[in-house]
Amino acid sequence: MSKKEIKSVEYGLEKIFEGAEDFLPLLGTDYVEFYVGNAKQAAHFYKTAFGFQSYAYKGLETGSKDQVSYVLVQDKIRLVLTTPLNSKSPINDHIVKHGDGVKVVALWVDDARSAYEETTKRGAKSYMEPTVEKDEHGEVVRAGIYTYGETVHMFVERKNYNGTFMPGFVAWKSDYNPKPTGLKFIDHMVGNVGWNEMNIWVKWYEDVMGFVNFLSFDDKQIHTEYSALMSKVMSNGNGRIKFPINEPAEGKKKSQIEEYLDFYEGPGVQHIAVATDDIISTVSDLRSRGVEFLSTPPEEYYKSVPGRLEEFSHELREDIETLKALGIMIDADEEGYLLQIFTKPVEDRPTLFFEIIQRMGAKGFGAGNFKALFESIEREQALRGTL
Ligand code: TYF
Ligand code: FE
Repeated sequence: MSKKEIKSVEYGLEKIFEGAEDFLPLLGTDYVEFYVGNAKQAAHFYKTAFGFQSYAYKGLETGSKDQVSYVLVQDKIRLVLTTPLNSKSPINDHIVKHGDGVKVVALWVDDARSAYEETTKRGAKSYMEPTVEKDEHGEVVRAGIYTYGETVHMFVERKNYNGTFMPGFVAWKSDYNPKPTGLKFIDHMVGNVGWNEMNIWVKWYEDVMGFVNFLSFDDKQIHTEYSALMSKVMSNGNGRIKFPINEPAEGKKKSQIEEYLDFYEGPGVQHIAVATDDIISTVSDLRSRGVEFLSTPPEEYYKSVPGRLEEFSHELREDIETLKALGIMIDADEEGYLLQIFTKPVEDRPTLFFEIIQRMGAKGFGAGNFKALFESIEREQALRGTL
């Protein structure tokens, strides 16, 4: 298929891939694994603050001598929090270099061996050859490839497994079970890459994973008075997996992408966007549980929202005063609108953060909010002395 055809269809991914064979069919995100300094405490945080539920565990009690992993779920989202149990584990090197962060973005597939073959023969660097893990509940096949930085995509085939998470894990029953906050699934996960590396990774996702670039934002669209960045959104064939890739651009001051690269000491996952179908309830709940969000956009921002919705003749179902009080931003395009808000970084290094998003028809990424958002981030950078 020619690039021209791809560009002519803006959002209709079904059309982009019509007739083209998808060599890497992806069923969805399987899990996201974080390497952290203290998984026990991180698990408590994601339960208490974000409403994740205890699901599975492996550690000393289950015969895992070198590492401990806690698996948390909320609707379709699965997080794995992993900590090494001694100084010899290579997981330590990742934590020393990057701090707490995302190591694995695992993708759910029907055939992990084929996913591994198709991607490695197109140039992917191997992380783990296809590996079968078995127990009395069946088997899980996994294989992994490196993407940007030290980040990994693991392909997970679980069609012949009916146990809890994966062989090696036991069900984790806890007496402490805070309620969910309405988070449903991962909408997109964003990677920050180095100067002038965005197009290298765009091509990598095209060539190696069969993804297409379905939206692009350049530094003319994404800038504030002080800083700029560029972003291209990559999507797989069925649109279930969306990976925007950011790179820094020249500005008067240091951009948030540079700040990330400095503190993460290289490329990595910048934010995980999680979908809710009631953002007002979700954000009220998260705030009451201590989740910190970026500062609220200024008054003028909310004054411009009705005009933006009218431009595309969409009617806002939510009360704008409530959205404003919670700091939720609104963007609109031809197909609908979206509501979104961003947390502050969830670790001490200014690296990974979360986005909460509710799509009301819109398939974009909130381009109309970029300026207000980046100004909020810059206010934080100024406090950190990193602007
Ligand atoms: O995923 C996105 O593209 C939006 C906007 O550093 C965004 O959430 C883009 C870049 C960035 C923070 C948010
Ligand atoms: Fe986002």
